[in-house]
Amino acid sequence: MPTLYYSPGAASMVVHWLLIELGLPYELKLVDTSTGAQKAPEYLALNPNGVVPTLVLDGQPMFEAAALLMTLADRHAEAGLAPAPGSPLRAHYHQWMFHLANAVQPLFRLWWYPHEPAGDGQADVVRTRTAPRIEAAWARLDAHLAANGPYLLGETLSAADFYLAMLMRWSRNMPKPATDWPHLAALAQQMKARPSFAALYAREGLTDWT
Ligand SMILES: N[C@@H](CCC(=O)N[C@@H](CS)C(=O)NCC(=O)O)C(=O)O
Repeated sequence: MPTLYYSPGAASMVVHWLLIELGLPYELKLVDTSTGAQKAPEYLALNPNGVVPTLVLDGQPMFEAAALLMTLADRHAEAGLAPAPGSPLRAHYHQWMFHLANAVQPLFRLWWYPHEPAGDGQADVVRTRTAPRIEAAWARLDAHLAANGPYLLGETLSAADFYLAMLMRWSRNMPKPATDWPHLAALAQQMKARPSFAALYAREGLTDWT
């Protein structure tokens, strides 16, 4: 059975969500990031990056949320959350997964950890420069959904939509959250209406952005 090392609402959330959506049995292990448990030697032995998530699959600890999503979706192809290799949508799926992982999620790292690139005392500057970049990402994604939605792959729901929903949730307390854009808001509604979302919220003890 896979074991997910998680912290409520963190990047582990989308991996947890997919495990539930796919109906897989799994074990959950809380990593208390408020006490720095993600930097403890026993956790670093599993994930030397010192972040969540880690998913132990077939006895092997694996990291990177996007890669974990893609692995789970491919292993459970019957759920249809990853277009089949070689199908026309597969390339688009790769594009959006990599775009979210490389161009959008790192902006949230800047937003939540502004001291990392600029040192203590520069948080306001980093955040002031990061918010418009996140908003620009929402604008581009919204334009894509307007022309090609309702999901990132058109009529086809995929793991990328779960990932986008988690990233949208992270913006909920920002000056301009993702849901200020109408097509993103519609996608968020669709994703929140899934029974797996309610189950995820119950298991992680989450209450906001419902
Ligand atoms: N690229 C990694 C990023 C993971 C990440 O930054 N996780 C954050 C929570 S959202 C974390 O563990 N932060 C604690 C820390 O950096 O010490 C992934 O997607 O798995």
